[in-house]
Amino acid sequence: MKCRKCNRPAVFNMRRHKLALCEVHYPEWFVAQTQRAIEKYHMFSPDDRVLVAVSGGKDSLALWDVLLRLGYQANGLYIDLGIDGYSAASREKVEQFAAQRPDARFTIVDLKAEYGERLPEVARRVHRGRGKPCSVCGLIKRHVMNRVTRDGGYDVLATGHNLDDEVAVLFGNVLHWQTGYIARQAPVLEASVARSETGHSGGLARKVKPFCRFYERETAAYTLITGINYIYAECPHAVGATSLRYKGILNQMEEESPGTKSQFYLGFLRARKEGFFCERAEEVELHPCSNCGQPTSVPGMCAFCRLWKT
Ligand code: Q46
Ligand code: ZN
Ligand code: ZN
Repeated sequence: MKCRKCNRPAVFNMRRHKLALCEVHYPEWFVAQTQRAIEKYHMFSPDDRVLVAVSGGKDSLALWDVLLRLGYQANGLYIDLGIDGYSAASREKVEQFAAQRPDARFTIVDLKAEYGERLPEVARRVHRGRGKPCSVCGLIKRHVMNRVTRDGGYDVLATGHNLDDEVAVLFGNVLHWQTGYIARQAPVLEASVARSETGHSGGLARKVKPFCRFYERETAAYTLITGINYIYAECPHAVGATSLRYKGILNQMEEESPGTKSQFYLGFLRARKEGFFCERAEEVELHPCSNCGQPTSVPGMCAFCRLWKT
């Protein structure tokens, strides 16, 4: 197969776009497509300070790489959760990536050092999530990402979610008709403010997903072709996750009919733009946490602070 642009041997073929490209033109296409998504959804501009949540995996490191290539002010955030057999290796990948890029600055939040316990210890102590630490993990990550985005004076938080991630979430939400979640699923989540009677305010940072239109295999190809060294292993707690099951089902459908995943997701975004889900997207009232000031939907202490006070 030949590259559509230069006729040299193609290294990657995208059936849904009927497009094959070589090792020079594929990364070029990938970077340009990211820029198009950033502009299409008005994610951020070169003046904005962007915080990229990096896990050491392919999507987040690829995102950080592309944003730096495009000249954005993009700093990384790595959260060391202290998960055995995973966190040390993934942290090393982030540190290695940054060491090779003089423009890659990053912050590490070490859960044990800052809060006194690693994720498995907190999860065991609070008995949340039926023996799986994922719900506590999600809560901790959301809190820390929001705190660092706001305290660090960043305009926006960027995550490496790809189309496969988004479509699996959408599939699960449609299957259970979680209409509130469906209404809030978008490439850009605007910031929201929490106010108390005393005028104290905190809020949720603006969040964006510049890779939401790329298939997982497309971000994987980008990292392989450009030589980004990422952690191949999944977190050990991801085994058996429902989202992985949904991804498997969606990939089967994609195999039989290329383009199924993107039609499902992009069709959803079109319907969203036409106002199909607007009525469900009512604002949840937010209050600042009495302990940390971060937003919470129930007045008093937020769920993150309650983790450490029990
Ligand atoms: S939630 Fe669960 Fe992930 Fe946290 S404990 Fe691992 S699998 S890292 S995306
Ligand atoms: Zn080419
Ligand atoms: Zn709090």
